[in-house]
Amino acid sequence: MSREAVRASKLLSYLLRHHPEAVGLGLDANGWVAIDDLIEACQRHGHALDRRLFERVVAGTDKRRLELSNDGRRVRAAQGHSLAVDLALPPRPPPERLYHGTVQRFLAGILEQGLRPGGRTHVHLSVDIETARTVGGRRGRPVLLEVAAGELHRAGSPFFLASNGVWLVAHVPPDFLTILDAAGPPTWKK
Ligand code: HQG
Repeated sequence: MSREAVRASKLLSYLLRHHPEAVGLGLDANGWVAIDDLIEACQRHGHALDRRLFERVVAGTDKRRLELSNDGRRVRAAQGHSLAVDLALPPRPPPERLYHGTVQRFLAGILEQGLRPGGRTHVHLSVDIETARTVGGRRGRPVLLEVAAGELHRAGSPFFLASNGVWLVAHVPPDFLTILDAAGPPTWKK
């Protein structure tokens, strides 16, 4: 993606996950906003966003952070919210194992309290180790955790699959976690 599209993508994630009021908007109960209103509100607040750039952002990221409604008129963040929106995702059985990437300095807290959503509504888990490594690598040398998702699900925790393939769960207690490696190669670059 161009630098312009990356900037717009960050702005849209920020607005749709956390602070729509920053451009005078609100989300509906399920996190949606009309695309026309969103573009207009961004422009009113001095952001360089037009329809073409919006469409490039929606199409242009492999993380598919933005989700369009069936009629193509509304958009929401696929996951990652701190706002209490109801994504209305049906609970579904997860794969037996899922993965979470973090960093060493969080490990003591995680082993004591389990994985907590922090500022977001859910803990984010991935189906593959590489994604978890990248997520952890945003903060330093990644530490990979394997989540016994099937077992946790059978113990009564609902799991949800966001439209972009990220698995969501409210909490992962420590008993359902295994440290895969605490010293994988760094994935971040200067
Ligand atoms: C850690 C990005 C101490 C947890 C990524 C994580 C992802 C604890 C941090 C998405 C803890 C929360 C989400 C405990 C969890 N004690 N630390 N008990 N429980 N943690 O950013 O999963 O680019 O809210 O390990 O790619 O890192 O924004 O979650 O390190 O998909 O689309 O607390 O954000 O996507 O951090 O990342 P985050 P995350 P986007």
